[in-house]
Amino acid sequence: MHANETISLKDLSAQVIGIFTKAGFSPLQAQSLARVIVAGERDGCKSHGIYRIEGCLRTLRAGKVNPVAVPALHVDDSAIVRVDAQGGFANAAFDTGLEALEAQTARFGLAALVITDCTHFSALWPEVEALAARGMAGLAMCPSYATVAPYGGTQALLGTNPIAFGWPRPGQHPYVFDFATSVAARGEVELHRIAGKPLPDGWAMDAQGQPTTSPEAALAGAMLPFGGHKGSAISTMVELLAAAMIGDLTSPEALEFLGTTTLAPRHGELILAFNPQRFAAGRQTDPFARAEILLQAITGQGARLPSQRRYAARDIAIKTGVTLSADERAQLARLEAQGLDGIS
Ligand code: NDP
Ligand code: PYC
Repeated sequence: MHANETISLKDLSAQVIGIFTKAGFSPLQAQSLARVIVAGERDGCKSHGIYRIEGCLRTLRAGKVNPVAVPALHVDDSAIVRVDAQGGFANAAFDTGLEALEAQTARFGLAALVITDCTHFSALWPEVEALAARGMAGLAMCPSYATVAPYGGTQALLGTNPIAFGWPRPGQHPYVFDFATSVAARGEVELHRIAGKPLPDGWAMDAQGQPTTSPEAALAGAMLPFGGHKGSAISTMVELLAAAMIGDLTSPEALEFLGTTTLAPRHGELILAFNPQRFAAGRQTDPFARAEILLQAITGQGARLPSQRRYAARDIAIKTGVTLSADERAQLARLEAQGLDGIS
């Protein structure tokens, strides 16, 4: 019997890497997966933490991800850096392209990282944080699979299509937001289902297009976009820029390709990077100093910045580790011992 337990980030990371390696992932894929999953637990983002491990393993067992993919980097004389993920997870592809993206952003003032043929399940904030750590402002976005009805519609068509933004703040954590363009991430609906809890009103409709608070009915029906027509339009923009424009699958195409929402979807991702000083050139102004005036005015009103909760959780986790429930510990132990046979 496993009791609740606090585990250090180092030990959790080693255990997660071990699970992925035993399942057949290469060190490159296993390490990049473990990095974002452990970061999710560390920052209190349960919808993209260790709960995702089984989904990654199910995707492998179904033959829908290449566990030993070596992402292929293509850099030319333009501001577009391309990484073909070769059917592996997006995380290793992002790591592969980051340095070239930084170089092209320094050269042109703005540059894009286009990731294609990746399997994708993760939060996007680790990526915009990585850009901010290198002095770049960044926007990351990707489609998902069709699980969200467009505003005014009744059938799942759009993905939960996350969009993340990061802005470097010298000497402190960057300004970062990262959210699904649905009312909540689908992972949150799954977590409600697992916990046997009803959904808040306004998250979803059932397969007949009627409002529902049942997670099961929501998973069989459609989630709603955040902010009505506004979220619906932003989500559509993500489909256009990070799928149609980069020549990869839209959310309905990704669902058709996969045939299920129980596995991680295959599609692409778009990351845009900006060099703030280059944009401000000739304006006798420091974009970072001006940003601070704005950000401090926000917190000065008592409002909190996005990611503030995450950074606070991170500070605690770095000092004391993360506390996992008995069920979570048991799941990790099972997967560590049994590999793909341990999938529940
Ligand atoms: P949340 O609604 O939990 O959070 C969205 C953002 O808003 C966060 O940056 C959060 O900061 C911030 N925030 C929350 N409350 C406040 C507040 N009161 N004041 C200011 N800021 C606030 O996110 P979602 O459930 O929409 O998405 C969760 C994750 O799921 C994201 O990381 C996203 O990338 C991921 N996702 C991935 C998908 C994929 O296909 N790969 C698909 C959909 C989602 P804080 O964290 O500090 O609370
Ligand atoms: O939580 O909406 C979600 C999600 C979909 C794919 C990966 N995460």
